[in-house]
Amino acid sequence: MHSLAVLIAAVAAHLRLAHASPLAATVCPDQSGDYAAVDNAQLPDPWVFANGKPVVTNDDWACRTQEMSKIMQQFELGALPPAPDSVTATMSGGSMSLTIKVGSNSKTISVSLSKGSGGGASGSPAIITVGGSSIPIPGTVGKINFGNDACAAQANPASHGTGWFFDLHGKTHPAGALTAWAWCVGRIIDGLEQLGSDKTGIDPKKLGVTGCSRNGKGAFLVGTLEPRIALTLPQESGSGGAASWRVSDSEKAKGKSIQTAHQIIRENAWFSHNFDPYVNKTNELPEDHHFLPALIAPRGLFVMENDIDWLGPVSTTVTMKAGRMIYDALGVRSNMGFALVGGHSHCAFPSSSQADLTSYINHFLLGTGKTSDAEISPANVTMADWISKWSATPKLSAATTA
Ligand code: MCU
Repeated sequence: MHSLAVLIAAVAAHLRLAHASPLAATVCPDQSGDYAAVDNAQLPDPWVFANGKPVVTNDDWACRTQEMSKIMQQFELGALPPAPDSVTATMSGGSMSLTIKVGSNSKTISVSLSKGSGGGASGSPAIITVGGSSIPIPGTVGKINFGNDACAAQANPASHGTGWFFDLHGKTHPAGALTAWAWCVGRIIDGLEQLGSDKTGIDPKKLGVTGCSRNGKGAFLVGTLEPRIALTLPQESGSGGAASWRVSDSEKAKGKSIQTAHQIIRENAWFSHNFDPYVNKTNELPEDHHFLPALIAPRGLFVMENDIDWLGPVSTTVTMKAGRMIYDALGVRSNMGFALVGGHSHCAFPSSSQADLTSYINHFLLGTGKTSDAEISPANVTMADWISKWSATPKLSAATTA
């Protein structure tokens, strides 16, 4: 090409980039290969790319979060597939039917839903319940029942490969059940978007997700991997959710009866087989579960935990405090909340958390008031043990979703 033509083409390309979204204009480090294991007793530094480059700008952070998601998929979650080839949604009474096609595979599922009395012309907000809900959902907010076991079974470790996710993607797909659930919820949101609030009564921009215990891990990972969720409300997710592998291993070494990575892959199919080689050496993971809030930020997140040894109260407290540091760095600290409240049975919602929960629902789903900025835990933790080697916090800013 003539040099003038080259110059014109380069300027045109630059102008196209300059008018695209900020992320499209940013060249992220290559994410096509495998990430290396590390040797790190602390929670991995969110502010440094895998290639050692520091996170300085908002665009860097957008790239780093993409990388963090890839790393989590590689080391523990299994790959999140792209959107399917097609989704066709129809509504009949309170039931939405979805026909989903991936290559030559096709599946039809139905999802029951109800609208709430709140919201405006764009429909009511709604909370997607992962295997049911054990938090009080106000009448202003609708409900969408996600039958997660049918998407990906969670009976025992041999459940890998069972469920409509695997019928579509193949029995040997590497996704663990948590990743599969996030993908299946994405299809429900596709259906809500396609039909619109005229047909469903629900505003697809005002969606929450909840679930307790194993389904709390599910709710946490749905919020982590599905950016269309406005408010994530995981309840008593413990290990595999709000806890981090490293801190749980350290508590186990101190004699606590706590769920660890070693145990979790022997109990169920929540994680990918990708995780198996690391469950006895979690220090080698270039990630840990503070990456969950990192990926949900700046969206709404209110994490409810219990003071039960198996869930790891020290581990969930350290991990969620680390998460709030990340929200803080983005200038949206109060978009995340954490309440570890004991003295009640597993998955029983404590009334002392009602005002906090209400404030997050009101702010993110109903568009009223401020969050309570909750950070409640009786656990004594030494954050320096886990984050003292983090780089200086960059000055970032994130738009709020509400
Ligand atoms: C906290 O969630 C799980 C836990 O990870 C399992 O080890 C245990 O068997 O079941 C809990 C649960 O789902 O309870 C309903």
